[in-house]
Amino acid sequence: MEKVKAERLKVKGKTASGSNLSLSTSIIDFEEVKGQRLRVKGKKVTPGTTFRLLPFAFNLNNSPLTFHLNKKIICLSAILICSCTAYYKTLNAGKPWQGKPQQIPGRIECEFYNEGGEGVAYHDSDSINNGSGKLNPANGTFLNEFRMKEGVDISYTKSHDIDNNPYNRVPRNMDQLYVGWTKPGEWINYTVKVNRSGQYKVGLMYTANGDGAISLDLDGKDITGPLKVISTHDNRDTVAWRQWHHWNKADSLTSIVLKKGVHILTLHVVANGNMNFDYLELR
Ligand SMILES: [Ca+2]
Ligand SMILES: [Ca+2]
Repeated sequence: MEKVKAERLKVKGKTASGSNLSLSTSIIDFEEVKGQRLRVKGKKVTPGTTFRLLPFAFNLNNSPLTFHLNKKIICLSAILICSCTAYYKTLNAGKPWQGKPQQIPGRIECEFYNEGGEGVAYHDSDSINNGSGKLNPANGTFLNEFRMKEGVDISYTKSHDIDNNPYNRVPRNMDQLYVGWTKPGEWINYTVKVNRSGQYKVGLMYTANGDGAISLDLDGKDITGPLKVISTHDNRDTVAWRQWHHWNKADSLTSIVLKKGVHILTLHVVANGNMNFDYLELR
């Protein structure tokens, strides 16, 4: 947990809101109104007492209390004068790619996962990028060298009957970066900004050589359980390696409810692997 100064409910210059903020307050002085002892969760409250507020309100003698930073707090039993420190809870999930949370509603480009490396922003089965810099040799181009020093494996759609093959189930644009070489147990974090609270369908542009499964976490909690990703294997295609290049778009793997604000979305590879992920689409 990162300790930051807060004024006017702003953290790092941004208005703090939602589940990722908690407040800790120190009571500087207080004045009992009705002679009641002040207790929070059984702890006697006196000047100097520190306790945590989550979120923005707490119970004092079981009285709901709205909290204002560095202001007098008036509840049924006392007037408290408090100073406050805000704690910005971080999941240690890395930082948004190039400082830009991906927007919801919209597409979450799978290759724009968080910065922070193995164990923080993602977990990958090996530390090399099997696409950028390897399958796609380092040649100074953006597409071939995209995040080539990171463990997540990335490639991009190519013409010449590779990704524009007749077995695609949906039309495909070329030069689209995607995450590939997926294996069960791998996961990737995305910092997302939800612009309106509500229910969203989860779509996916993908290939799957065999039925697979993914799941999604929101702020570290599983919100979907395993979601089946239907195979795009096609026996008519006799080119073995191209079984990983039959693109399909799932319009709604499931529906999820999201609250407005910045969140961490985690994509887990649950079963089979052998999937390529271009983007998630939340609408
Ligand atoms: Ca890898
Ligand atoms: Ca993509």
